[in-house]
Formats: sequence, structure tokens, C-alpha cells
Amino acid sequence: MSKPQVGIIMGSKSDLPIMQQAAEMLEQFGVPFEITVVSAHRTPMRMVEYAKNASGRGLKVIIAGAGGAAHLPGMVASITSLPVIGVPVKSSNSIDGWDSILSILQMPNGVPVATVALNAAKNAGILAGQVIGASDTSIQKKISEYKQELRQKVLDTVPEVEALGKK
Ligand code: RP5
Repeated sequence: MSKPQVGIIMGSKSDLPIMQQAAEMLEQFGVPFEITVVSAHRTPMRMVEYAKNASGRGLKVIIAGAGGAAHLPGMVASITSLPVIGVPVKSSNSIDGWDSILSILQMPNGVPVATVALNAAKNAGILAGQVIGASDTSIQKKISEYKQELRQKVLDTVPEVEALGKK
């Protein structure tokens, strides 16, 4: 097993069904990752330790997801100099996800969190792959192939849709 380059963390195990979509994308691109639970509110010292040690352990990017009053991505970003990708999760305690979106998105100047759409852990995984791929051509190639597949899937639908206009 190679050393993890991306750390996926989430505020609660209840975030896992969403957050594992980031893991699936990283697996597809062959990016080594680790995944765990780190709660800003319930395990604040663990969060500080995780963020403090992340770079030294060889991580290059952190993906952090949380719902409700989602302080995990922002607080981790305040401690580490690694790029942090935030995933707002529509959790059981959420007001339609907006609380989490705004908590993660509206960071003060100087402490950015690259925020993806609500529940968009898949995009977080792709984005983390792209960051790693910027200095790893084999991973960049896999991402290019993935994008080519996306293009092809759309192009495959064109004849069927256009046929509706030719009836
Ligand atoms: C947040 O509160 C977590 O990230 C989760 O999205 C939400 C609910 O947590 P549980 O009550 O399900 O543990 O901190």
C-alpha cells in the first residue's frame, strides 16, 4: 500500500454514505487515500492533531465533509497549509443543507476552503485527484480519460434527442 496522499474526513459516521463517493473516485484514479471520522465539535483536539500532522504524514489534500453547523472544513483549513476541499452534507440536523453550505462557503479572507455543491463528495474526489494529477502524469491521464467518457456519454444521447425534431 502506498502512503495516502488525500485525507478524507467527516464529522460523523452518518456522513459516510455521501463521503464514500469521494473515496470511490480516488480509487478509480488510483490516488492513495485514507478515510476517517474527525468531529470539530465532539473531538476538537483530534481535529487539531489531524490538521497539524496531515502535511508531515505526507497528505497533499484534505477533503472534509460535515452537515449542520459545519465547522470542520474551515477549522482544519485554519490549521493546515494544505488545500482543503469542503463538502456540505445535508444531514439529519440540517435546514435543507443551507446551514452547512454557508458554514463551509463563507470563509474569511486568508482561509480558503474549496467548497463543492451540496452532497457533492464525488466532485470533491475528482477535484482532489486533479490537484494530485497536476504533478503526477499517470493520475492526470486517468482524469483525462474520465472526462473523455463524460463527453462520450453526452454525445451518445445526441442522435436520440435530435431524432425527436426530425419526426
Ligand atoms: C455534523 O452533524 C456531522 O458532520 C453530521 O453531518 C451531523 C449529524 O451528526 P450525527 O448526529 O448524525 O452524528 O457534525
